[in-house]
Amino acid sequence: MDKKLLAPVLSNDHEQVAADLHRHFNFTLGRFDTDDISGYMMTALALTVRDRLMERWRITKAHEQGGERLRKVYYLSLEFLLGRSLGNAILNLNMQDSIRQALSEFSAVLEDIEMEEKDAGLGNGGLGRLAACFMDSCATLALPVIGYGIRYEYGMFQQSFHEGRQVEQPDHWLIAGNPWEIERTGHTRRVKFYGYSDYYHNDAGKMCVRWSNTQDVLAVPYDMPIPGYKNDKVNTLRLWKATATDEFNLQEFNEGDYADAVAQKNLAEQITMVLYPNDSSENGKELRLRQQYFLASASLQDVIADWVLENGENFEDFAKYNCFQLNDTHPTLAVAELMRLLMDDHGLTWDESWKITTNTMAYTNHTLLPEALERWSVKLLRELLPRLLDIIYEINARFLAVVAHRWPGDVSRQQRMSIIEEGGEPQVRMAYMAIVGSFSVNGVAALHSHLLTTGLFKDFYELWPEKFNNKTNGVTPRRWLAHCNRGLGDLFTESIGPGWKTNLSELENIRPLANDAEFRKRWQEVKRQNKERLLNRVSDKCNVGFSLDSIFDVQVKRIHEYKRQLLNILHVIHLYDRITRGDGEGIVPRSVLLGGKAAPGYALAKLIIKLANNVAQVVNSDSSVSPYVKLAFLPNYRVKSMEIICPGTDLSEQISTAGKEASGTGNMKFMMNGALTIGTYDGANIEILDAVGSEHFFLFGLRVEDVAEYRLHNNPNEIIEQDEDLKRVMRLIECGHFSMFEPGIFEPIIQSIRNPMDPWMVAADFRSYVDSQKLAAEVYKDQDRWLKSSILNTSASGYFSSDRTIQDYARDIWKL
Ligand code: 26Q
Repeated sequence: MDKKLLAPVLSNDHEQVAADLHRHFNFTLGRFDTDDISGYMMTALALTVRDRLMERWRITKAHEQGGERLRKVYYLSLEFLLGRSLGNAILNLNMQDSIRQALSEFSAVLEDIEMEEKDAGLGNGGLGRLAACFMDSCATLALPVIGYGIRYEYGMFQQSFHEGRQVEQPDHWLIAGNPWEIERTGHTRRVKFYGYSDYYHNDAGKMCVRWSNTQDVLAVPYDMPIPGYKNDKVNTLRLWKATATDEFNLQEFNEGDYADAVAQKNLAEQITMVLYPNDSSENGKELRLRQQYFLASASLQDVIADWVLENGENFEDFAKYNCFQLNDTHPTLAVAELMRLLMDDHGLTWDESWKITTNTMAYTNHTLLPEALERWSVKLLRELLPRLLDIIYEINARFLAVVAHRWPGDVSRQQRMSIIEEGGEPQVRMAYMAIVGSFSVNGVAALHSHLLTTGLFKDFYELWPEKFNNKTNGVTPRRWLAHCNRGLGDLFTESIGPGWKTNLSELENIRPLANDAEFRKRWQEVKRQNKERLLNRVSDKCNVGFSLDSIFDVQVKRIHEYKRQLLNILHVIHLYDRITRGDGEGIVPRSVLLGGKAAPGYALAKLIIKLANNVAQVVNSDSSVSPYVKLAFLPNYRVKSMEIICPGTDLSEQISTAGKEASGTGNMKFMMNGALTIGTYDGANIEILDAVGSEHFFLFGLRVEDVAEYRLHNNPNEIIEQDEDLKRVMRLIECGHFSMFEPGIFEPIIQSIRNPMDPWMVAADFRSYVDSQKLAAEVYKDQDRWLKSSILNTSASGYFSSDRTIQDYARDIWKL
């Protein structure tokens, strides 16, 4: 290898950067000075940065290929919620100063240019953003981890409100081009659908299977560079786009229907057209299953093709050098697909293939909600993926034999554990297939992992306790602190040096400064500036005027009953009620911000949005109330919104029903940025509470055991009757105070709160929530105490860096 090729050559000084900017602007993009520059300037800057990424990418690959063979990990995920890439790449390449200087020649400001970039919204929420944080940490830790996902033409829908109701619009994020992706047609793979399993004897007389008469789709990879933080590493995120093969509808073509035949290409290309919103009403959709198989098959073929290139048809060491991490059950067809490829295409026996498969697959679970567990009907699989269904049945038969051997005669256990759920329309339980096919199964926070082994997956835990482990989630401190909160970042660096960006536990070193009045003053000043930025955003987007001196009380996340945005709204109504009835004495001014998308088919979640908007209308326009309480619902909450929200938040709302939120990751972003948490004993909240101490966390509500207990004798109507405050709140909703022009529209919400079977325990947790909010307001009045807690929250947040999470995966699961 030429030595020169192993070091970056492009200079980062501002003259060179300015020259490159000019070149890309004028030549690559063909723009002249008279054009409207802002959007093109963003692209020109992205290309300038990309040039620097490109050489580091090449070097990273050269290092991987030269020298000793490396064990590699493939992170398979239907979602990568990257958000914007420009600011992050500039930070990681340490180019801020030279770029600012270069841009000044164009009279441009970096922050304005950055605003022009569209979010890559290729995910729903937590699970997708986690994948993006993991990619950042893997590159920063210089680990050979490759992401595999789908290049959706349309990402997460855009949300707006019409008369307070959510309206969805398509997110055509690629419309102005994507400067970060590199198309690699040379690595195109072919994915099969439909057809049948064809059993035949090969030349040696051996019985073999081939999947015949299939309708194929091509998978074309688009690679996105993932830069490490100041380490000259660039990892790869490979996203697949579906496109038709040339023989697609050859017959029609030959019959002279040329145009029709070409139009049929659409069918193939549909596969990667749109990201499915996380929506239980979307369960069972064939197109979603096609997406899942498309990702699994293309990615596995890609890895195997590379393997064969280096090792020929010898798969003995395959499991030693390759590991697949399944991000939830979404890519779980990879278990059966790897079996198929090894047996049908590479001639391995069942036993050889199974050994390889179960030594390379690892599965992460992200939910305890039974309705969110994936099932696919056998009927659909038989039609779409017949060869895979054969293999799934064989996996299940052999697995049930293991169960029968371990628990002879225990038929009900066999039924419980079967990968195929019989009765009515038979279904494949994807989580069970993932467990059976993997050597590792992990949850995403301590409580969640514990509940998996004692509840949902108890039978499997009894069979294979050694497979189960916990990996508490984390978030990347580069995006979620250094990039989004420069004020705080500079303060850290000045106080404790720059090491925190790659070793977040160094934030411990600011702990003593909580007692330093001067430091607290500066902390407060940074928070004020961040609040101002957020306040301006809210004023712009919601036309609601927050006051800088109020508590910024924020809940942003997908809208779901279990996350209990309703409880938050009830609290706002309660404060409104107190003030209007003349009991506002001592109320600390509060600005409540909500944000989040409801799945398009989730009627009650959408109604919660409508209620929030209606309550906001009433509260904000009542001049006796609005000096004390304001409520705003920020439309179209996404990654870039959070970059402005979390630095400006005082109080972080993490109020899910205990046992329902697997982990949460927004809670971590807020904590890092110095917010205090009001939260239930759920998910990673518990670990946040442990890390910071209960004096600095507003804990409330039922615990998991209590929720189970309550189930049996929960009586919301009695709770409401006996709690004067809640009674008044309910009366306000019920008498139509927030639905003057549409009487009765909130009836489903009222019913859900009053339902004795309410699984979310909204009424049951109301009192302790309101009391806890009162305490939070009391503490806020004592700014010195609040600031100390704020500093201690940040200083205790080191554990929640995704660098720590990834080190745990690398050590315990990936064995890197
Ligand atoms: C499934 C079938 C069909 C269509 C869509 C889906 C689908 C898509 C996305 C189902 C679930 C999701 C996303 C789940 C998710 O984001 N879970 C969250 O994962 C976070 C990271 O581990 C946790 O912090 C959250 O607690 C968890 O809710």
